[in-house]
Amino acid sequence: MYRDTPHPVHLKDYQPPEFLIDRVDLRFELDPERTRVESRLALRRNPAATRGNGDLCLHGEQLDLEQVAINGHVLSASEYRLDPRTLTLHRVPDRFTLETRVRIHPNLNTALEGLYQSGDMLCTQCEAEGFRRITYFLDRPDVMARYGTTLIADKKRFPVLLSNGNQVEREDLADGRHLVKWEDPFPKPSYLFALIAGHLSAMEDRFTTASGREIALRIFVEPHNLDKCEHAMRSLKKAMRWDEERFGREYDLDVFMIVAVSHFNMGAMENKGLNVFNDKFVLARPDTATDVDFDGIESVIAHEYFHNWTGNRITCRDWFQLSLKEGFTVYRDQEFSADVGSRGVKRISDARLLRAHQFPEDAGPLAHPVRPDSYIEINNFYTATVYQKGAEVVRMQANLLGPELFRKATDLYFERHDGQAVTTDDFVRRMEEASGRDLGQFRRWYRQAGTPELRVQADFDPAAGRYTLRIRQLTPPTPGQSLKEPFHIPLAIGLLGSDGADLPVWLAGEPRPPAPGTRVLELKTVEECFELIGLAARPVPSLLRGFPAPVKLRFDYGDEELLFLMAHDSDGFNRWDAAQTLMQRLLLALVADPAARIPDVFFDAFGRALLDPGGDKALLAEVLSLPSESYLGDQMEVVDVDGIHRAHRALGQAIGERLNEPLLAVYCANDDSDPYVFTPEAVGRRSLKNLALGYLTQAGDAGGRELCRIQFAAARNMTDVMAALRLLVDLDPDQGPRALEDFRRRWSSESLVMDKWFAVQATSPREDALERVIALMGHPDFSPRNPNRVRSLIGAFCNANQVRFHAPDGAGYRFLADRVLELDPLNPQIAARLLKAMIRWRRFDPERQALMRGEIRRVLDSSELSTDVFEVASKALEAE
Ligand code: B3K
Ligand code: ZN
Repeated sequence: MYRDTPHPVHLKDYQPPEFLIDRVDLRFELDPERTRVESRLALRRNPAATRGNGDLCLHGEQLDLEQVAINGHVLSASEYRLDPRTLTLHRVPDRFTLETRVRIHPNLNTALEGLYQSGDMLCTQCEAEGFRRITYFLDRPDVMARYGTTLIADKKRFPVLLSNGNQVEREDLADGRHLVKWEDPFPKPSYLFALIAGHLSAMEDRFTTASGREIALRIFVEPHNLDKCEHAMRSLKKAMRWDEERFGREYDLDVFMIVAVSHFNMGAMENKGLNVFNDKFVLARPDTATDVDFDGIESVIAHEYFHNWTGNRITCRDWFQLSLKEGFTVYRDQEFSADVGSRGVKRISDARLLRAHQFPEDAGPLAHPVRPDSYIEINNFYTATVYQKGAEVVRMQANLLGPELFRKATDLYFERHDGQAVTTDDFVRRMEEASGRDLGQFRRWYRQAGTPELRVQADFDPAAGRYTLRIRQLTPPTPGQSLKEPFHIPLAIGLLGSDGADLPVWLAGEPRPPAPGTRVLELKTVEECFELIGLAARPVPSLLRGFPAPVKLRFDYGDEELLFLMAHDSDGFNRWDAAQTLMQRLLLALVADPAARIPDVFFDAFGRALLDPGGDKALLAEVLSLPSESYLGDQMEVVDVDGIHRAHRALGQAIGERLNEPLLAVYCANDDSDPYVFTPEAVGRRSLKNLALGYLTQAGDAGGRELCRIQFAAARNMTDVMAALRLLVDLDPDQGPRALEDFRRRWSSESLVMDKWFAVQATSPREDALERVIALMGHPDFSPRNPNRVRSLIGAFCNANQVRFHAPDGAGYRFLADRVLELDPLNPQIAARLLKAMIRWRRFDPERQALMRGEIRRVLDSSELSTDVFEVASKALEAE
């Protein structure tokens, strides 16, 4: 907690460490109230260090120091300096052993960083800077060491004791305690350290690597959850095989372990050989988890596993390089999901996520480059920009190089940097080295924030058969970066003829036309002009095929052109995008004028798409989904909260009424979800069916609500149950409360299912949503100490219920500020994340702006803020 203004850390100030640690031996006597940690570090001066005063300055926070010794000699208090964040030793030798002994208190650790208690177990979270809450250390990623870890605990209470690497020793002690020793042969940074102690059961399996090594796989969960691990295990084995085939990466230890814990600040953590997971991303049974949950588990399991090479074997030099591991690993998990699922749908959902979260972040007060220049609190920088935009930046390089050269480049990267802590620039250099391409200008994607806008103008000269595309790129200023240089942007385009088929994209000056289809143009200057020839008539351009770059497209399509693209584009992404643009236009027209007529052609196109017998169902469900209310808000000069909500409802209702018959037909044709299987085909069927159910229920008559009640009562998989429950809660004042009560009774002992029960109420646009949320905070199952619960109630209300959170009287804002102030002393990371719901206050009308600003100011004026909340609140109000 801070009283003074905290100082930012700058990338330009990076210095190599003055000391290196070759070996770490840790000994834990575990106890939730008082854990004793003894550490022995083999230290030596770093020959590559450039400056320093010779002192050894170790990080350490909230540690009760009991003893320090150098080479066996115990130091007196005058021989070191201790402050709340560091332990400094003067005039140390060039090479020596440092021993420390500290006490820590896991049961009091509500921040969930370092060693903490989750339910009956003890677990750790060290990224980014949590290891310093366990012992005194050089807690920075460029200090990589080998670890030996001895765990001692009461055998009855903590029968399972886990740490990184391989288990090398186990012994029962006389006093009812036992000892287990782990040895990790791979040097690692401290943020990858982990330990677990608890009463856990394991699901076991085996994996044989490409080179024939046998790996033991274990997923540890609380005993009653053992029946919910199958999907996670299947996902893990798929991910291991895929990484061998696609990236040539094999697993390296003899055992790979996953542990599911119920109190966790984020999704999961890639600790070496011992991944610790939020149980939400492990536990699933068809009756307890939805398709979205199954999908999330598959990709998060893969993501953490992939980190073994992209993050662990090769790690980040400093935290400014976070995207080196996160952007690359997200790219890898996205490609994995595309390969094992449906590639087209995956691209759409990734682009949708980027547009919904990263674009707004890049246009707001927290905008930062993929490689930030400075931070106050690193935990605030696990952002959509570092993760999702970082993945797009890797994807662009992969596409520029092509599959063979990209594989050659990643092989080179793995070979050259194994065991090192490196930078995003090292990564790009390997891309260049393997391909011979110059990515000098491309590097701007790492250092310039902001989403480029591509303004495209087209001209057709019928006499010459020439179509001219004039493309200007423009990146708006972001905090601290007022002027932007042009980006190197790959732009994949196609041209459609009047029959809807692809034409060749033939550039003037080329002797022959290429085959019809997609072509990648590379933009490098602020304005570029492309002359496309050989055209008998004006084509319809299909721009940004497959979403080749994280940019916004501005092109003045006519409605008929969008309808044409929606029906004919050979690129699935652009069929979806055309439909979304069209619906966005309709919705914004309805916001401006609630009496605006929805043209018949829209219903015709929508109806035709619905009844297309050959269509990919998951893709179709995406094409026919309305853009979200918050996304619509992003498209307006000033967000019209109520107008958007009304328009959204009106269009949903109109679709439900006008297309009642085909919707019902689609509903019936796809209502065969039993027995549940998680395949792209089955998921697609369920999405389409539940989309149809949504429109049918929004139609005025009672038929849709009746279908919901039947589905809610009969469905045996959680996807269908939740789809029906959500609609009943939103639209059926009579059955909604009953359904909620049935659901609660059935699932009160399953906390992940209860999270859904909280969230469905928090996100319901019913007028009393905030009162309900406040009442639910008093529910015996609500706890501010469980991040999943906080997210499912408070986070869901503030981030996924635009119309009620932004109520004109400011009650939502007051509520959020109160929660932030309450949570900050308990869990700063969660508090800071929640506060981000108000970060884009400037996008709203003057009254709401004033109310939000006032609440952020109230937070900022509070006396003892964490660095996390301080940074978000102060940046939100900066440049006022
Ligand atoms: N590397 C972790 C995130 C750690 C967040 C620390 N505040 C999970 C992941 O990205 O895989
Ligand atoms: Zn990650």
